[in-house]
Amino acid sequence: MSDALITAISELEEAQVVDLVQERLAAGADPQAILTACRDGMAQVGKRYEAGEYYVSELIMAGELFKQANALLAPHFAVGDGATKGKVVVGTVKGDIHDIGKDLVVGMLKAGGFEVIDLGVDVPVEAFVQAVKESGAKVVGLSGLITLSFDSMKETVAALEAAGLRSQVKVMVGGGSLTEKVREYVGADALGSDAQAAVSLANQWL
Ligand code: B12
Repeated sequence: MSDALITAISELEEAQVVDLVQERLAAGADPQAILTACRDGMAQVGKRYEAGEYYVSELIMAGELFKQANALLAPHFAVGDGATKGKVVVGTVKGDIHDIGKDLVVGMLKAGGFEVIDLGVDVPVEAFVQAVKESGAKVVGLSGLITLSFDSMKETVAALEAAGLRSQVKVMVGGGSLTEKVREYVGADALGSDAQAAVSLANQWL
């Protein structure tokens, strides 16, 4: 794809990324489309890392770039009227510290009118159980990007089951490499491909 924003993220051109996002917003472009380009740029960074061209320092830099772009975009998604449609517990599962996608999900859910209990990253299984018990949330969102997180997701769902909470909550999972097969393996109710899907699922369930 030959989108200048995708290339700028892939090349880690900080000033250019900020300029392009601002220019596109000013020109009235769809913030969702801008976000998608940023995500495609991150996917390119991931490929370059896989190819041995980039190292962890570049992943960190890309993460910071994405956060800057998202900070510019976030106000354009804020459409909530203060009313809450229900509670959703969200977190990146044990062993995984990727939070960019999770934060987008949190932001979109809030903008969509949900109260979000954000547990952060590397969240122990028990913390999800505790949060559901305390808040009475009916939806749990688990984020994970590394292969290791599949087992953490499975353990989290099993712990909800063991605590007698599974029948009261719907569980959605998401994150880069997740597939329908993984969703089935971890025992979640649905897989969401992006932050908008998280909002649609929560709307469906609450
Ligand atoms: C940036 C990045 C990092 C940054 C993270 C910074 C941060 N604050 O998050 C840092 C440098 C910390 C990092 C570390 C590592 N990373 Co990394 N990282 C990435 C990278 C380049 C981008 C991830 C990202 O933010 N994407 C953009 C966001 C918006 O996309 P997303 O997370 O998928 O989220 C969207 C959807 O998936 C969905 N979604 C997400 N969560 C949820 C939840 C629900 C409920 C729903 C419905 C939807 C949903 O909505 C989001 C918005 O649309 C990816 C490559 C890639 N293509 O994903 C590698 C990648 C994920 N990392 C990888 C690896 C290997 C690592 C390290 C192990 C590297 C190392 N040797 O140390 C460590 C792991 C540390 C750990 N224990 O977690 C691999 C994972 C491979 C694997 N299968 O296990 C990848 C795929 C790179 C690669 N191609 O090899 N990483």
